[in-house]
Amino acid sequence: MNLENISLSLQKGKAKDVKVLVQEALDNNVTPKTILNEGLIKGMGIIGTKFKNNEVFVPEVLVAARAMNAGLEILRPVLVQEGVKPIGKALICTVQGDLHDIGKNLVKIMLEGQGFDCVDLGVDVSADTIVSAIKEHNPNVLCLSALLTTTMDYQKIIIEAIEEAGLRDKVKILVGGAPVTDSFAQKIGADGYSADAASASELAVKIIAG
Ligand code: B1M
Repeated sequence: MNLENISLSLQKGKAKDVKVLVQEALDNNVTPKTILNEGLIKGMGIIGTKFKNNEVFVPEVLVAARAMNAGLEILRPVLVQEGVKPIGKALICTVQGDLHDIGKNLVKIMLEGQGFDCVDLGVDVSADTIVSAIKEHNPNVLCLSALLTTTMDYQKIIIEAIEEAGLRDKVKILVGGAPVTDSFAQKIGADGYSADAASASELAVKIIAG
């Protein structure tokens, strides 16, 4: 079946096949929402779970992500036309002083796979930039990534800056990255911590559902 093939091709990272299959499904009047949920998101979800269980690794996730983006490229204009609303908006970045972006990119991909509209501020992002971005984009969730023991404390500085700006009750803050732990997240006043990208996106969904 076509939707199953979309999911399988995505899992194998076959971007060109995904593009062709998504277009084929659209031509056969399958709704974009069905293609998104039962093809692309389903495939990415399977990859996310396998990644969490160490059955696949970063390279496989990255090629699957590229395939997902290829499919979304075809679908995005039709989805916008049909008015399929994202489930929420997420702001994501790697914190000031830190240039590691692979984990952050994976979290973004998983969030998009769950239906979040993501604003990616990139790496080495200051608290001031984040405060301005919250005012501009009004996100439901802010995801902060830090890979260095020297930059993880900057997550606290960001949370304090958001509090000082009077925006703390406007956004849920999730933190992550290799040196970050659940107890650290609680200590700095974050709303949640995730050890990996798939869990981060699942937590984001839970947290905005209340
Ligand atoms: Co860097 N580096 N690095 N590095 N680097 C580490 C992190 C390090 C552990 C290596 C080591 O020494 N063993 C070490 C940190 C030591 C410490 O602080 N305790 C280190 C160091 C020291 C440095 C430099 C200082 C080296 C130097 O210049 N002397 C320097 C710092 C530069 C800077 O940032 N200012 C540096 C530079 C680099 C490169 C540029 C060469 C490159 C980054 C390239 C890039 O990102 N585009 C790099 C890399 C690749 C690594 C390692 C090898 C791999 C990191 C990675 O991408 N992992 C890393 C060693 C390691 O981790 N084994 C290392 C794969 C990725 C999928 O995992 O990012 O952990 P991760 O993300 C996971 C989870 O953490 C979680 O989900 C992701 C997916 O499951 N997650 C989140 C991440 N962010 C999240 C946010 C969330 C939720 C979950 O929000 C809610």
